Amino acid sequence: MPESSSIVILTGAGISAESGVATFRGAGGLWEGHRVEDVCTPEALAANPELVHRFYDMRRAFVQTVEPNAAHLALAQLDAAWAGSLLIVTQNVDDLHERAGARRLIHMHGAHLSALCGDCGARFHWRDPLPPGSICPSCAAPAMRPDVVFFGEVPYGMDKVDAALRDCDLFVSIGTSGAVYPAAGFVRLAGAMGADTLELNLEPSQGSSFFAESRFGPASELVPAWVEGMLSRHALA
Ligand code: BJW
Repeated sequence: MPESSSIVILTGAGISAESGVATFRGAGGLWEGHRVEDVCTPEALAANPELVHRFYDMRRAFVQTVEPNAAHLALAQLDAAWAGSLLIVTQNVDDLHERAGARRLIHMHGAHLSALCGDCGARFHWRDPLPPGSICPSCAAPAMRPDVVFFGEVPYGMDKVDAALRDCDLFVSIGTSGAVYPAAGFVRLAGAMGADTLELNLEPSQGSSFFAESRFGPASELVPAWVEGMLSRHALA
C-alpha cells in the first residue's frame, strides 16, 4: 500500500478497555442495572433527567482519571507519520485519542468533556458536573445536556466520514462490536467502494464476515503491531 494511500480508522469501546474504561456490551456493561440503550435516548433524558445527568457526571469524572494505552499511542504515531489522508473516526466519548496525540479525529458520538445546549445547539468544553437545568452560556436557556449522541440522534461529522469512506484505500475497524449503526455499516460502504478492509478486535464482531481480514486479540497488542507494519514497510520502500 503506497504511503499516499487514504486510510479510515473506526474505533470503539474496545480500544479504551485496557485503559480501564468499561465497554458497553461486555460483562459489566450495565450501569446500576440500566442497559445503555435505556439510558442513552432523548426519551430517557426527558423522563428522568436526574438519572441521565448523574450517569454522565459519573463517567465524565471517571474518564479524567484514565490514561491512553499503547493502542491510542500507536494510532497517534501513525496519524503523525502517514503522508496520505487519514481519518480516525471514534465512537468513543472519552478523550484518549487526542490525549495520545491524534489530530485527524472525529468524535462521531460526541464527547464527555463537552456540553451541548438542547435549545440553541451551542457546544462548550465542560469538565465539571452538569446538573439538569444548567444555564446555557450562549442563549441563557436552562437546557444544557451531555454532548453525547443518543439513540435516534444524528451522529456528528457524517458528511466528512461518508466522503472519507467512499475515497479510502483501507478501512480498519478497532474494538467495536458492530452492533450500532451507522458505524456498523461503514465496512460495507468502504468495501463496496473498493477499499481493503481489516478488523482488529478481541473477538469476531457482528460484522466480521464483511471484512477481508480479521485479527483477534487485545488492542494494546494488535494495534501497535499493525502500525509498526504499516510504517516499517514505508521506511524500507
Ligand atoms: C476489545 C477489547 C480489547 C473488548 N481489545 N477489542 C434497527 C436496525 C438498524 C439500526 C437501527 C435500528 N433501530 C435503530 C437503529 C439506529 C441506531 C442503532 O444502531 N441501534 C442499534 C441498537 C440497533 N443508531 C442510532 O440511533 C444512531 N443514529 C442514527 O442512526 O441516526 C440516523 C442517521 C445516521 C447517519 C446519518 C444520518 C442519520 C446513534 C447511535 C448513538 C450511539 N450512542 C452510544 C452512546 C454514546 C454516549 C455514551 O458513551 O454513553 O454510543 S451507544 C454506545 O454504543 C456508544 C458506543 O459508541 C456505541 C458502540 O459501541 P462499541 O464501541 O462497539 O462498544 P461495544 O461494547 O458494543 O463493543 C466493544 C467491542 O470491543 C467488543 O466487540 C469487544 O469484543 C471488543 N473489545 N476489549 C480489542 N482489549
